[in-house]
Amino acid sequence: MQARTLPLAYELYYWPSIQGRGEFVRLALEQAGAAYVDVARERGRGRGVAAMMALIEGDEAHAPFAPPFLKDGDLLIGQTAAILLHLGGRHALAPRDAAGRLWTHQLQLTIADLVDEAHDVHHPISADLYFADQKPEARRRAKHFREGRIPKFLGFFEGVLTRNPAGDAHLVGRSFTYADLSLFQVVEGLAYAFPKAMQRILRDVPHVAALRARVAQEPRIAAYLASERRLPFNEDDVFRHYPELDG
Ligand SMILES: N[C@@H](CCC(=O)N[C@@H](CS)C(=O)NCC(=O)O)C(=O)O
Repeated sequence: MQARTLPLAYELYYWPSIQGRGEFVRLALEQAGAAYVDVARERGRGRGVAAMMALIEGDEAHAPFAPPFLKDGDLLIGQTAAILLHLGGRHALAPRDAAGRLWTHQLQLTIADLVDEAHDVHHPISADLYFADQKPEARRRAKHFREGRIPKFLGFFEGVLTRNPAGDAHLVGRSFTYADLSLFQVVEGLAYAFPKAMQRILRDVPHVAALRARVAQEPRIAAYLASERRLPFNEDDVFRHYPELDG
């Protein structure tokens, strides 16, 4: 098979005012030093939210269900974990061998499960209802999330780090993968949404906390976090800070 060349610029399609699930893709693109256009955040022909919706609602054979999605030349890829599987191979952000590639993908899918649960805390009944319409259920769900689910997920990643045969500095192998970047992002999001609970939980997962700090210091990630490209967390996002949900 002929190797495909890197595109001049990837096109990332995601909601323009939130980090959301698109942020996992942005972090990988930033760490790779890849050129990309954040299409819905730009204006003009073929840009903006209208261009994103046109792709979803159009007649593309591989039109995705929801953002984020990535255009790489002729390839159109939806689902955060699938996008990262693709980018990981192209930018050395995942191992080359099948077992390592699948393990990294598996970790990303586990992070996606955690992200879904974090979202469902403020929308436990339906994403189609406002938070204000499901507050009692959200409070109930938040207690279980803080006390059971976050510690279980982060405890799992703590174990992955300590069991990594190549050393406990990374989730997979001995260099940064997109799974490390994604674990950083999910911990950042949880710390924003549940600052009190996370202060306590992070004490029990020191390797996760150390990885979070190391990712933040990676030169390209640090530059990105300090730039205007990094949107602030907010209450339209997946990770939301509602004090009543933080116990
Ligand atoms: N499993 C998908 C979920 C995608 C998703 O839920 N996207 C949200 C924004 S973060 C969305 O716009 N959803 C529209 C909908 O569910 O109707 C992924 O990980 O990419």
